[in-house]
Amino acid sequence: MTMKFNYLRAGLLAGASALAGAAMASQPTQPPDPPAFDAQGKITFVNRTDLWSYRALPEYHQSDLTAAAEKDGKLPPLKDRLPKEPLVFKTGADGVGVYGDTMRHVIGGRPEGWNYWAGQSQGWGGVDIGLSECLTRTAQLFEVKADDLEPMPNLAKSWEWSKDGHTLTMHLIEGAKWSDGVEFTSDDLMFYWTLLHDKNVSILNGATPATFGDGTELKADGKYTVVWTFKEAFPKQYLYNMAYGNFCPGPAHMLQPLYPPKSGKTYDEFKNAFPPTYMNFPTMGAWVVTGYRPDDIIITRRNPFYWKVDEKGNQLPYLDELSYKLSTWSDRDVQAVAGTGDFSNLEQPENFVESLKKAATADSPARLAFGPRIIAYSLFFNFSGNGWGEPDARGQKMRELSRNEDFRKAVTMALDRAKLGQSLVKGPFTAVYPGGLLSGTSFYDKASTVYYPFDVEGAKAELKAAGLKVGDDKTPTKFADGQEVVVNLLVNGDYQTDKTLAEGVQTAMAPLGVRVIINALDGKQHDANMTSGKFDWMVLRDGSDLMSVVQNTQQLAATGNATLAFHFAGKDGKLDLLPFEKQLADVIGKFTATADAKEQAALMKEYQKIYTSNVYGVGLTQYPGALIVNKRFANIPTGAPINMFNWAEDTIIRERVFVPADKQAKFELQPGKLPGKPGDAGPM
Ligand code: BQZ
Repeated sequence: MTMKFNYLRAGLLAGASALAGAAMASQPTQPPDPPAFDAQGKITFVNRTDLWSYRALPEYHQSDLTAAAEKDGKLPPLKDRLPKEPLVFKTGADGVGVYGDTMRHVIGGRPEGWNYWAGQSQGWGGVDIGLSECLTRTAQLFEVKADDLEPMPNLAKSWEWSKDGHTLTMHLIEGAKWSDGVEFTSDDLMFYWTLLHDKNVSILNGATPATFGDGTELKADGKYTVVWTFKEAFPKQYLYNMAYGNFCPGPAHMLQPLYPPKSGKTYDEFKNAFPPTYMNFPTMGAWVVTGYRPDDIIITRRNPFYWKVDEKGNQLPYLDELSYKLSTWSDRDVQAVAGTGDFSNLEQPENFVESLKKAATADSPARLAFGPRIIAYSLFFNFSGNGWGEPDARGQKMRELSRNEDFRKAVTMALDRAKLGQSLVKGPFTAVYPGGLLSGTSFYDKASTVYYPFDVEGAKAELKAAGLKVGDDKTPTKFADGQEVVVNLLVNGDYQTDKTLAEGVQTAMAPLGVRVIINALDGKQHDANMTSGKFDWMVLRDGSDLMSVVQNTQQLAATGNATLAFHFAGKDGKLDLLPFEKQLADVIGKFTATADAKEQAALMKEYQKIYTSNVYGVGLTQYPGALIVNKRFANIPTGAPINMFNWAEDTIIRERVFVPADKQAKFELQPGKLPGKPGDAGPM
């Protein structure tokens, strides 16, 4: 149903009522229902086979750019640049596309380098999503029918389970090439598997051996087949973890020669071998990095060896270029509605009203469509009591206190979530979020969700129960030994929303006499501190695990030494889990080991009950995001959420997006350019 709802008017009118949230009894209860907020785009649910398949076509076609380069002998013939059976996309809603034009992204991150596999960030915002193709793909599952839900094939074109369910034979695309013409084979997967098991290397987005199950084995069986062996029977869950973020192999022919044990290089040299100035780093992605200026821009140009085509045999992508302006996340929204940028995930409520106003004008260059309430923020405690993050004496006491359930209940009851949400944006957007699974996921069960309502006096009683000398907004709360309770709160300083929520937590703790010191760091530093445990608490945007459950499932609990964002193993390599944490890890293990939908639903109710009653994470607020895309683009899937199984940069299938000939603009920054050899031609 396409909403005629006038968000702007409603927003400004409804603001006041939401502030009337009354204080509640201090008994645990169930969360209030989120105010209705229907997504604007109507999703047409399809079967997986309606999206893409693999087959040889009678003929293939290419862009004029690569045809000319082929004619000049600079490229091998197209048929030799495509795999035996390319990935063939079903024709999208707007028909067969045409070549040309560019999509101009604006991002708030900054590239550290191209070695994703040694943990280097490329600045987010779709850069890494475009450069790291993965075994399976899940972003499009938002439009797949519930009875057909299973990850889509991608680099792995098919797979079959053994009768006993412990073995999965996976067939790779055959004859596909990296963007430098070197063949993609099982060698690339096996080298990725080596890196995954090397404790000296942390892969970006956090994949570890636990991501695929402890004891799982992977072996190559020829160039185009790998065989997985699992302890569990039919752990179909792991197919989700073979999608973006967790199994996106790098070019072994570039990485392995520099890999420390044999190369004589250090791990640091390995990690930093391909700085942002290194051009044409080989990718399986649709575009190759051909331009970079620090703090200014990343430019990527079509990959002549890309292994996907449309139903007419036209080699993809249609767009000749994708660029990423290095700016701020907030500027991304501003530029997308102004038309100087082409894409944004409107995810910061501070920008909602202005973006809505601009997009509502008749001559707006961009389409803005709200999706479901899939963005949420939580306050997480560092649960490690055995040294993760090397805390000083104060930090250690804080971690031990955070492991105290009464203390965590005090924190959650001190928060007026209705007010917190309205501090971000007035109107029907934000909703009370107690923590745990989001109400938007099909696994959500309100009856299993324990909510400790706003109650400052009740919170103070819980502080007392935690053994503290309770203060107030003038007197600090103290430990029994007289030391003040002071919290280091980590937050991503690249987002105004994150900082606003951190300030909201700081304000809410003041009446309890708990002093919160906000440590706002830029994205790179923030992510580094987060993954090394250098925080007492952190305000963090929830990941796809709490939003979809089936994506990054292992991150829902401390299922491994480095899977749960706020509880890694200590320096002794041990995870000092509290009893309820162990229960949660067991529930997730059982969830992963069963394919029975009823069992999975029951397990997620158990998960939600344990998580929320123990206040594992303190939910802060949840709200919808909106996809903003320039109107000249075609093949943007209707109702695409900005994040669910993955971000919209993956979901909209950029390699299949095109601009009709009569709407093409002259926005390309490197018109006519094709990628060169790896390492050629430094920054523009
Ligand atoms: C989307 C996304 C694509 C990372 C990042 C950034 C990092 C986190 C997270 C989002 C940005 C955008 O999110 O905010 O809208 O474009 O890039 O990857 O927050 O700091 O570490 O997990 O995805």
